[in-house]
Amino acid sequence: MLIKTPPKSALKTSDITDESVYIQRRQLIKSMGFLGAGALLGSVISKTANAGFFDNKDADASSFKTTPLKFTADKDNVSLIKTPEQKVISHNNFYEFGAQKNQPAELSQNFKVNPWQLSISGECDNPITLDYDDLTTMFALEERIYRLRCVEAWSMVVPWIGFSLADLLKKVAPNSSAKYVLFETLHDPEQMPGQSDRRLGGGIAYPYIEGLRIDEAMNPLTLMSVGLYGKTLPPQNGAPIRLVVPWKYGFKSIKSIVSIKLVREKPQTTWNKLAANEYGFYANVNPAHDHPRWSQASERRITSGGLFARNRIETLPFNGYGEQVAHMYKDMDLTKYY
Ligand SMILES: Nc1nc2c(c(=O)[nH]1)N[C@H]1C(S)=C(S)[C@@H](COP(=O)(O)O)O[C@H]1N2
Ligand SMILES: [Mo]
Repeated sequence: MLIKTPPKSALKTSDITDESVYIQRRQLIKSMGFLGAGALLGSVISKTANAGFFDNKDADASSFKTTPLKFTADKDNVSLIKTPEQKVISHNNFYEFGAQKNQPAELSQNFKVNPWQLSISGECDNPITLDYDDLTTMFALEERIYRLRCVEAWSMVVPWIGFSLADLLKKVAPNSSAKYVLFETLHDPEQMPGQSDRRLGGGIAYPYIEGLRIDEAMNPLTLMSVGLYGKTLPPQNGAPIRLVVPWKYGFKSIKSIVSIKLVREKPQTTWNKLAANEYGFYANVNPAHDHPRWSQASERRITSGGLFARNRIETLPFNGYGEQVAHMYKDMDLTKYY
């Protein structure tokens, strides 16, 4: 095994920042031989890489044209303080457009989202393929204000727009062999520079794959998102359609999906395949189960404040959604199935 795991004590300090965690995540990839030393050094010293962490100026992130959506407002979660839109669309993880936080917004603005095809297939009676217009017209859209907790220990509150994955899956009529759901991001190296440049794309294997157990996929919280802040998604957030699973670490919330497949076996997912000891298949947010190289007990909430704003908060089990989801895991040892 190529992955070197330093002793937990070496890094478990209370002032560890998610920026250093993010660099460690890249370091893992580097230790596996994918990144040149220059890439890592570049990420530490380059000014642009750290823009946004050291200033409080909202980036003018997006020139991509989004369209206003019609939706029912979320009345249940209005007490959550939303992360400002400019931060939601400028601080991203979308390795297909670069592994640094600012790169997805910079390198995705010409991404073509129309035409688009999303196929839903596999173990079901009525497989279907949706076109771009279907994504926003097939179901009544709802706003869902959710916390998003990245495995790197930063978090946001995002007003997503979308529909329940359960509603979509019911349309295709899953059969009794459908035990898991596999999701796949577009593979298009010409449009997604990270897919053809290992340094830019963090050296992970593409297409990006994620998966859920069928009951997780059918849980009412599981959202297919087509928008945020009242408009269609910009590319850096996963246009034209992405998954949002709010009780799991952000890497489960796969972007720019072209295929959803009902399958019999647990899918081989991107981060789990890369480092199973660090990124579990379940990836339920769990403050009691640390990542081997950093604590998951707290998180930096991205707010309107700058890097030094007092915004470190305790991480909640299942990211605060335990009431709706804990029952699905009641017979599982969550330290084993992390
Ligand atoms: N295809 C794809 N989906 C992805 C990622 C990615 O690199 N590629 N990053 C994941 C991670 S690690 C996080 S935290 C969220 C970030 O979503 P946001 O940029 O909309 O906040 O997207 C997830 N979905
Ligand atoms: Mo993440």
